Amino acid sequence: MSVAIRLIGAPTDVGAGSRGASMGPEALRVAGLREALQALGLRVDDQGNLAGPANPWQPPLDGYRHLPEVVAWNRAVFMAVRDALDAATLPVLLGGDHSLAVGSIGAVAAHCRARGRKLRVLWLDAHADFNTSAITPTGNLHGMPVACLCGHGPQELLALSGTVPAIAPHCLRQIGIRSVDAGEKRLVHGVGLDVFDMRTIDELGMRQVMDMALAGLDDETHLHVSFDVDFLDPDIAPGVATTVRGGPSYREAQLCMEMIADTGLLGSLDVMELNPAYDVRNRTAELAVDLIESLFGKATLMRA
Ligand code: 6HN
Ligand code: MN
Ligand code: MN
Ligand code: MN
Repeated sequence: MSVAIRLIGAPTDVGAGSRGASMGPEALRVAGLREALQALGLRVDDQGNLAGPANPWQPPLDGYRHLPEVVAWNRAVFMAVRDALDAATLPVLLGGDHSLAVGSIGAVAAHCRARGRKLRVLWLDAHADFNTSAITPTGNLHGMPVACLCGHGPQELLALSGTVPAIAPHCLRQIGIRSVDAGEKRLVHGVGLDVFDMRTIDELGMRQVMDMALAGLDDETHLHVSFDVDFLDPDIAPGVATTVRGGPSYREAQLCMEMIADTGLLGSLDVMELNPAYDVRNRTAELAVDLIESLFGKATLMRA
C-alpha cells in the first residue's frame, strides 16, 4: 500500500541565528524516528547525513549571513530530495535550519512540474519566514525561505528549482504563525499569502483551520509539509532556538497532523529547527517523533 520513506539528514545551522540545529537529525534518530515509523508498518530507509560547509559564524554581508554556505547546503538538499522523489520514495528531510526548505521544496516543485501534479505546501511555523535582504532584522537565511521560493531572494537560491519562482504563493498555507517582522508583514500581505495565524486558530479552532488549509486537494495533488518545530507551544517543545509563546497545544498539534494524514496525499516532509542544545532530555525530539507518527497515520490506524 505505502511507499517507502527515505530519511535524509541535513546537519547544519548555517541559516540560523543560534548554533545547534545541526544536531537535530541525530536527536530525531535517538528519539526513535525510524523505529516508530517501522512500527506503523512503513518501510523506512535512513540514507544518513548530507555533507556541507561548516558554520563560519560571520556577521551579515549585503543583508545575508553565510549565503555561500546556505547555497551549498541547499544544493545538497535539492539533489537528495530530487533523487528520493525520482526513486518513488517519500523524502523526510531532517533539519537542520529552515533555510534548507528552499532546496527541499524546490525539488518537490520541480518534481510536480515534470509530472503535471498540483502542489500544496503546508508551512507549520511560528514565523512566516518571508524576509528579504532589504528588510531582515538579522540577516539569517532561515527567516527567508518562503520569500525565496516565491521569487524574492538571492539569485543563487532562486535558480535552484529550475524555474523562478519555484512556487506560486497560492500553493501555500501557513499555520500557527505568531511572529512576523514589520517589513515582512507588508510583503506577506502584498503577495496575498494564506496565513492561518494563532488568532485564527484561537477563534475557529484547529479543526476548521485545517479544513480550510486542506480544501481543494484532489488525487493529483502532492502535499508537502514543512514542519518547523517552533510551530509548537514552547511549554511542550522547548528544544528550538526561536521559541514564541502561544503556539498550538499537544492536542491541537496532533489534530493538525491527523487531519493531514487523513488526506492520504502526503508526498514529502521537512522536520526543521529542532535544536538539542535548547532541549530538555530530548523531550522535544520525542514529541516531534510522536507528531510525525500521527502525520503518517498512527491515529488513523487506531480508528480503522
Ligand atoms: N525560523 N523573523 C526572524 C528573522 O530573523 O528573520 C526569525 C526567523 C525564524 C526562522 O524559525 O525558521
Ligand atoms: Mn520558526
Ligand atoms: Mn509525488
Ligand atoms: Mn521556520
